[in-house]
Amino acid sequence: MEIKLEEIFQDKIDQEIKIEPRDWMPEKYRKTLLRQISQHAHSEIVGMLPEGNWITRAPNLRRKVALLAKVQDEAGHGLYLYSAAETLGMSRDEMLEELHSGKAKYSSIFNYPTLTWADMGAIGWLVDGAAIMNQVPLCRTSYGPYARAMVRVCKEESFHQRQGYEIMLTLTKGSEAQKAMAQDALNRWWWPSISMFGPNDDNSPNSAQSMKWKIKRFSNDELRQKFVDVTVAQAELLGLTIPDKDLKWNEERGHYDFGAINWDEFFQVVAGNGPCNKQRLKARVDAWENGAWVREAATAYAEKREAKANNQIEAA
Ligand code: BYC
Repeated sequence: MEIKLEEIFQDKIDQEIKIEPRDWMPEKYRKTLLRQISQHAHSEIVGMLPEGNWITRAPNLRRKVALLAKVQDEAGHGLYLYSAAETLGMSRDEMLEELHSGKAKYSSIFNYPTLTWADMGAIGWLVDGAAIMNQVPLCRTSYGPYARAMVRVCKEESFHQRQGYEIMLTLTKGSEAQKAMAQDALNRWWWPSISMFGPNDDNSPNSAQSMKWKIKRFSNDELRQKFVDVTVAQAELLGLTIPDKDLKWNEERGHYDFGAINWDEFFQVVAGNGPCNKQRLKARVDAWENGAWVREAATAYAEKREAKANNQIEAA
């Protein structure tokens, strides 16, 4: 019976029919999606912290408004994604518990510090640029609620990327000190950004099955290569140098070759030992604890309204 159901399921995937919450699905498909979508949601929420650090220090009102809007969008992305994950049978409270206890992962990139204003430019340009590369194919992922959430997320990400690139353009056209600040931000964010796509394909345990189920449409290395290929010209336009001496166009492959990623550093960061892991997790746990009274008040208000509505029905 199970085998037959699996065949029907794979057949739907092969025919590009979306899987919906009430459809039969293999337990491993459900678990893989829950893992990926909840990690994605956590990344959006933790991803608000490095940029939130600069909202009060934005150099002018226009920059402040744009950054504030971007960080709010990230909260929204987290909420759509938690909702998509909830359709797979785990509550938001359970997912948050996994984040706060350190059991759940979130993207490595958000464990690096934001030291200068130029980091707001570099994050928008590189981190959101990498996110777009990874997430546009997720608009066609096989699970309906995830695919639909990603359509809106991607529209907003493209505004974020331009917001960052425009900061970089302004800085690189500015004084020598501003240009140096932009180069320094690129130096610090380049390698973490290309690591964000995840381990190389030969070291990515989840990829083969996720590609078969069309959760992923491209491998980690394919997406990383596409990102490097489009970003080199953008760096040239800014007059900045990507910090990789092995970066060079390979005529035969029709792609840029690039240097070796420091995977030791990546796995250390993923394991919780990056420069800001403890700080990021503490900020989320504190926000959860300090917000307890808001959740309690909202629940009490909802109960009161429901009781009132029930009384009105009985009286009628
Ligand atoms: N950081 O077999 P693999 C954003 C883990 S939000 C930490 O290739 P998979 C943004 C991976 O989870 C950015 N861990 O896994 C927000 C797995 O461990 P587990 C987040 C990573 O799932 C605000 C192990 O390594 N984007 O863009 O097939 C502002 C082996 O990897 C990372 C998403 O979440 C990492 N970078 O592929 C700006 C997109 N990479 O779980 C921007 C959706 C790998 O088995 N997610 N690991 O213990 C995905 O596309 C995939 O989950 C990944 C990994 C490509 C990330």
